[in-house]
Amino acid sequence: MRDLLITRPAVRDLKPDEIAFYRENGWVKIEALIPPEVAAEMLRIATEIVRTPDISEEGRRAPQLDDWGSKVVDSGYWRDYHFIARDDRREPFHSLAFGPEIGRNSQRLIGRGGAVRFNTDFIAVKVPGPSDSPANRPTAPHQDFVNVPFDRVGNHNYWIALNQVTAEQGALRFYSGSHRLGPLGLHDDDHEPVLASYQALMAAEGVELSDPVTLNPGDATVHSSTTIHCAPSNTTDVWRVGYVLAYMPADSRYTGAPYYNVAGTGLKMGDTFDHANFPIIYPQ
Ligand SMILES: O=C(O)CCC(=O)C(=O)O
Ligand SMILES: [Fe+2]
Repeated sequence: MRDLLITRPAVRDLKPDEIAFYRENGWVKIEALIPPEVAAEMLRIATEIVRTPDISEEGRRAPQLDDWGSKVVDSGYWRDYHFIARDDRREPFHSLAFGPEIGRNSQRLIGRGGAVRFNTDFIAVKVPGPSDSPANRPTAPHQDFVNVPFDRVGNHNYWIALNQVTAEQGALRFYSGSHRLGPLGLHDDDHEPVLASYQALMAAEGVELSDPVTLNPGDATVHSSTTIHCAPSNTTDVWRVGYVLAYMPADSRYTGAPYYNVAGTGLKMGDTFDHANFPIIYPQ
């Protein structure tokens, strides 16, 4: 029996104190979410794919709206490859992204008992180089919520370390408690001044920037889309390789805002995301 091929990667159940930490702070570190040997296999596959960018020139850093996926893009903050699970169906990414184990965890994180819907998956690599290079700029402080077209909170990202992630490699940092402030503005040229204007409110609400969250292969963080997060450039000569999975409450409705993952789906404002791009993963 020991020789049976295990096709589904083990994603462990989150502990009650991890769920409680997430609720309190808007993010949580999960040690050994997946076994290190599964992370090592994912790293091997990911490294091969992202070795060289398909798109690195300035004008294409943000691809056309419907153009994410199947291309390695130097998108500014990181080198990006979308949909290795959803479109390529590569294992073990696919079983990890669409399995009931991660779905059950997401349902508990959302905390409302409803179904969980997949949003997106991508590999995010900070490639060593100057801090203004197109795959290694600092990830500016931002909330994901203002960039997604979902009408309600609950969407969240797992950031899974495929290799060792030290502070110097561009580990994420989180503004603990910022998820309670509400949406703080679009991530645009004026974003940092906008954020700065919330400083007094943040202090009054007890919002604090976390230490860099260092991760071993297979460790992860989960952050709410309303939690401000950021990461510095990678100043080492070792890649920072993360795999990001994003989920939302299945009853979320489309606000109608442009979004790469909605382009071409025919979804209309007010629709639930009933489309093959957004399968319900739990309960199935
Ligand atoms: O990988 C990074 O530096 C940032 C990732 C991020 O912003 C996210 O997962 O929402
Ligand atoms: Fe983000």
